[in-house]
Amino acid sequence: MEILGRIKGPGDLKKLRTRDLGKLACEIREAIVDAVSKNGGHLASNLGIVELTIALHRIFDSPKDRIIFDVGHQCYAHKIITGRLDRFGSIRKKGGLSGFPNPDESKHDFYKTGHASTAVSLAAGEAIARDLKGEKHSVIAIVGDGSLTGGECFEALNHIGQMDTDVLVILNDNQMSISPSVGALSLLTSKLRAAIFYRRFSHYVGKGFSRMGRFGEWAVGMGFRIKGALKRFLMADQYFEQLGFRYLGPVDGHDIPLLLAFLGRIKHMKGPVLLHVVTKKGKGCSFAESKPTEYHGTAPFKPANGETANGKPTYSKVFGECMVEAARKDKSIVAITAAMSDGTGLAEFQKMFPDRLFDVGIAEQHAVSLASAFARNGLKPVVAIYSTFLQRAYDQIIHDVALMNLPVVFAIDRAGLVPDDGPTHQGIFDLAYLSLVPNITVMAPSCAEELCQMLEIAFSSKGPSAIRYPKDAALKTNCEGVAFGKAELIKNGNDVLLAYIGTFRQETATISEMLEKDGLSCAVLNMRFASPLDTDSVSKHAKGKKAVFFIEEGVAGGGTGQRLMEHIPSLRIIGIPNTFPENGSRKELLESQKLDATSIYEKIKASLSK
Ligand SMILES: Cc1ncc(C[n+]2csc(CCOP(=O)(O)OP(=O)(O)O)c2C)c(N)n1
Repeated sequence: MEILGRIKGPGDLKKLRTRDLGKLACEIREAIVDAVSKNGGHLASNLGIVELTIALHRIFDSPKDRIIFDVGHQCYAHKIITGRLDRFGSIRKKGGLSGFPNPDESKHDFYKTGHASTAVSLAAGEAIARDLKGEKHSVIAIVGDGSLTGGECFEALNHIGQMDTDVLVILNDNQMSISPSVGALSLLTSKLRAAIFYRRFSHYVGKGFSRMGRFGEWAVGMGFRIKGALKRFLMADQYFEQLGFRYLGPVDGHDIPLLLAFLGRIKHMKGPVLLHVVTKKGKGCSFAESKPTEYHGTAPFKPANGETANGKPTYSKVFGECMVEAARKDKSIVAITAAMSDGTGLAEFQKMFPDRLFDVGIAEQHAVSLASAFARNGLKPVVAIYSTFLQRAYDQIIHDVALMNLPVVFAIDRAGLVPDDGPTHQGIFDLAYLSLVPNITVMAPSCAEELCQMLEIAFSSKGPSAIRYPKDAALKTNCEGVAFGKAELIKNGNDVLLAYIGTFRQETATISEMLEKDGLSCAVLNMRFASPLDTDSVSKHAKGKKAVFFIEEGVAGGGTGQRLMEHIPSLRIIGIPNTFPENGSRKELLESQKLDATSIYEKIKASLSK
């Protein structure tokens, strides 16, 4: 860390000789690989943007100039350069640095982000506010080609393009979202990328011809004419120009002197500018370069070869297997993903049925409306989206699906407490927001077997269904007989009723044993359905009990428990308080939210002793 050790902030970076910046990039990469190999994290995206981040901090003056990363998963080099190297080993750990920008951590981070396609909107707001206040500074949004597929990004470009305000949008184009980028826009950026080779070609050929006297001049002239024709052929840059941006690039995003030259000039340009930078995801790390999808977000790995430990089968994996099984039998089943086929467990489905998997890009709203039309045409669409990202499509769930009672299946992954990624990725609102919507059946399995049975119920349903499950290993049981709208009585007892929704099967068994030791006989009810609620079962088993408790891995206010309270006013809810849970492993999060077996037991005891 010969050079990096001297960087305590962007000011120190500015003092370095330009020729040392390449070495700095290598040292930053080493620091990133070292930390991510231990803590897990977004490896490939961060390795790809090191030179661009160095160049940005060299040319611009953060925090006076606003550097805003879209999603924010690629901000590791930025964190390192802005004085957080000494804490970088704590990234994504409980109490450690966030894996995303966090203004509580540094004045160089402006927004808490983690969802895609917001940076250009935020940059627009920053620029307009600056102009209104008569301030002078640069505003830069860095957005990946994957995130550019998100509708909000278009909305913001559309807005800025007519504003004539000074904003720099940097398109970090690595041809990848998590999987390869999809859609017509990725074809457009490929065309633009082709211009890089054309430009290099014309530069070198032009140089050669210029040494050949009059013939050379003629040839260079011809070259310009060819250049014009080629440019018209490539015309793709017109896309951004027509939107009101001055389009520059494409530029090799690993060539620091070139980046410095471009950014240095752009800094003084007026109006909206789009700089197209071409980078390689995983740059400098062989396994991340060759498998950028696998190392987009990774568990801890061996730095020598990238090997990760094999975990137990997760709910995502079980969902993927059930989908393949179901799709084999029923040709009308189709799957939709918003750029997350791997994360949602649909990779195998995609391989087996490539024509029945629709990756729409980072476009959750479109994914849901698309599903609505599929359902109206007799298909059985499954929209697999993480709980936190489905928030984006709430209106489409209500307006395009529920209102017409269309049989769309929502497979809601990463529901509840989500490890490592912090508050932006928590899936704690879905039970609350879905329960408000008429017509939707909402289910939450407590084991792998229930998940598959719930999927079958969803496929046979005449209206919309949602199944929500966490990022966790799926418990294996022999449980059978999931019936529409019915809770499962796991265990009878006389003193206390413990009802739950979701993955509390093991915890409630432990809690029940602990209570039995205290002489309290405990009934356990697995609700399975958040909508419709099996209020009959709860009322029946609540009768004669000293107390009734309801456990849910979601916000307590407005959640399933609150709806149950309308039927059983004495019910006590054990859920997540009205806060944004921070970083931590799943175990740590359950403990900090007091949803682990011991904490729940203690809450019950405290409540009973009142
Ligand atoms: C609304 C939303 N949907 C999905 C995601 C999950 N996600 C995180 S990064 C990413 C890919 C981003 O691709 P790109 O912007 O090209 O950045 P890269 O990682 O390639 O640098 C996705 C789909 C998200 N963060 N937000």
